Amino acid sequence: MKLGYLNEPSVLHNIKLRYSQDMIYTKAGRVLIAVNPFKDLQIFGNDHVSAYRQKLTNSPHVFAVADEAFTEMMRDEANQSIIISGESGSGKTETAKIVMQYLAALGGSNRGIEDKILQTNLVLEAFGNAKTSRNENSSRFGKLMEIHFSTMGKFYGAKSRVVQLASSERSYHIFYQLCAGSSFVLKERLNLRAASYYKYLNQSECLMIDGIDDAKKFHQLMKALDIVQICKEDQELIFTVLAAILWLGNISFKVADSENHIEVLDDEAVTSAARLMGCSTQALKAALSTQKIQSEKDTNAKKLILQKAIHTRDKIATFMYENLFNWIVDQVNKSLQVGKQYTGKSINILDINGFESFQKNSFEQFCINYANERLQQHLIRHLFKDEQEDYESDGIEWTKIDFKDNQECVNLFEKKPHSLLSLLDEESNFSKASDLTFANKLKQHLGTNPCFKGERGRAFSVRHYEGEVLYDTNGFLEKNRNTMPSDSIQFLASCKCELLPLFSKTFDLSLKCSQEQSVCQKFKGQLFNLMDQLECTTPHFIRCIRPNIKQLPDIYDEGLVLQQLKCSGILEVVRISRAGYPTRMTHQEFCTRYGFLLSEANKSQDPLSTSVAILQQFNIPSEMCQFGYTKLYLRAGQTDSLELKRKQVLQGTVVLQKYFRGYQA
Ligand code: AD9
Ligand code: MG
Repeated sequence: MKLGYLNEPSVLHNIKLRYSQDMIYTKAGRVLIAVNPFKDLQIFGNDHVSAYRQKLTNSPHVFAVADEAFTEMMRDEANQSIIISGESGSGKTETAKIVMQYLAALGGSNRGIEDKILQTNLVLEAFGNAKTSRNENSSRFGKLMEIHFSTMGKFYGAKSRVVQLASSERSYHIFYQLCAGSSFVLKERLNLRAASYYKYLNQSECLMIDGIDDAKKFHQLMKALDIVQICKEDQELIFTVLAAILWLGNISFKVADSENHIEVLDDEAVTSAARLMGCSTQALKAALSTQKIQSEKDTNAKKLILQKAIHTRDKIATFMYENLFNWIVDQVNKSLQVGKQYTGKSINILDINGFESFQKNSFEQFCINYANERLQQHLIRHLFKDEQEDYESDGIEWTKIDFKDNQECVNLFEKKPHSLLSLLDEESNFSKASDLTFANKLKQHLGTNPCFKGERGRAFSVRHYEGEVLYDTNGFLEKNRNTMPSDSIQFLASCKCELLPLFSKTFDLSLKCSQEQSVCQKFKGQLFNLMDQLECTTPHFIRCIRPNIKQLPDIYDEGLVLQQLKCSGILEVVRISRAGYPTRMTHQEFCTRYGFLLSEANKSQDPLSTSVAILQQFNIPSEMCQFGYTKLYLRAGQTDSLELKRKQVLQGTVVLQKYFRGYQA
């Protein structure tokens, strides 16, 4: 169903009506609206793939968007992007997989790669997704999947770029899968227990997800790892690092003297962790309980207090996990490698972690929501700003359509000297600063910004395009400082478990190149890279909608849907596609495409007169088009009759040629 000609109440009514009939897709101008069904619908099978491929149907579908992107890539020889937005739990990741499924079918013939690309999702989700209160399979990282095609439109390869991991309530799926599904032999080797035994997993009081069989998932993952060509030895290394992280979390400390210095408790946790990491128990104990102090003459080991020791332990564990994730992404990319001789084009699929607003929001939500603001700005620019500026500069009559611009909120994050990010960095550089001094600094400099609101104590709020979010600055500075004590890095370098020295080397290298970037700077850099890449592509937009907060099928919360449609600017998209001119061609392009349909008498040398003649001959009413200085603008649907005629004439020509050739033969 195309909503191009409808007004707002009918948009809402239609989406609801269609959802009740399991029609989850609706087209609003250039945007596909996808309402999460929370149940399996029979609309993704091979019969549907072929129907869209052969253009037997034009009912809105993710397949139709993917097909359009593919067609335009081949026709214009231009890279395309499919940008999937929506809040957490609205269905972005599932939608991205549906896009990939379709493209895999289109670019087929190279079955190996096709399978690999699809299995990549399984691997990345096991290591990068976790349960949150909003989504049981929430992506904790942003992802841009590039699918490359040869000039013939066949699959060539793929690459994923990822943007930072963020933590959540239940930890990453892989830990539970490993505990539940590993073989007896592997369990023995890693000294693995049930997930409930590990502090990093049992703190959240949520060990299982209804309807999810972690053991089964682990077996699927092992197969997927084989398919993406991570060899058995490397798989063993991955599992070893995971088990080491779990045991690290169980290491505890006891107070050893009157000054509250601690010692590591001698137990199974520390021996297991040390064995898995490939170091002596002694070395691990020293790494967790002391800090080296360099004096002029020699180095001394200073004992740590409890808080500091716990912090060091957790920092090492987090460091190991983040590096493991990045390493896996690298390995997967190697196996999907796009060769150097590659000349074709690509379709980029963007699926970042969606907007989040919990009761308590921390640094992770701050970064995720900032990324969503940036993405929304990209969308707005393509759907409203550029189009309307085009109308104005080309001198056509146009009543401007107001849209909710989020530029101001993006500026709040980015615009120096006093932006959220720059103030955060400034404060992170102060060793004496605290979360409270940071909060006060924000209030002092940004108090008058309409997108910002100072709150009591350590808190502040941001008026995001999706709504107001209350952030607690607790931990912001520490999380933003990208520091790993050099002691810890040296310690990891000395471990025998091969990946750990590799991680410490990578860290050293990145320090050298980037001169100690803060986490938010690094995040911003990665985000800008993604956006730059998208700028060079033709965008296609899918907006996912979460119909209820219960994550259940057949429940449609009208207020919730309306709020998402309003925030995302979809209602304005409907208005602009009703009032705007989606078909835009230079006069010359228009003449070249349709000029041959004119009767001899109406033909002219001048493109402008030819255009006028074409419109007259095909009875296109004058209110349906406008002549700009450089281009001709047409309302939605106006070229249908022209296209039809063009096709008929061209087909006629082909038939005639065939006939003629047949005659000759
Ligand atoms: V987050 O920003 O990563 O937290 P997403 O990615 O927007 O979020 P996701 O794709 O993970 O949401 O979808 C959430 C859940 O909705 C899935 O786990 C499915 O149970 C459900 N879902 C989403 N899309 C579909 C679909 N097309 N068909 C069936 C779906 N179920
Ligand atoms: Mg997701």
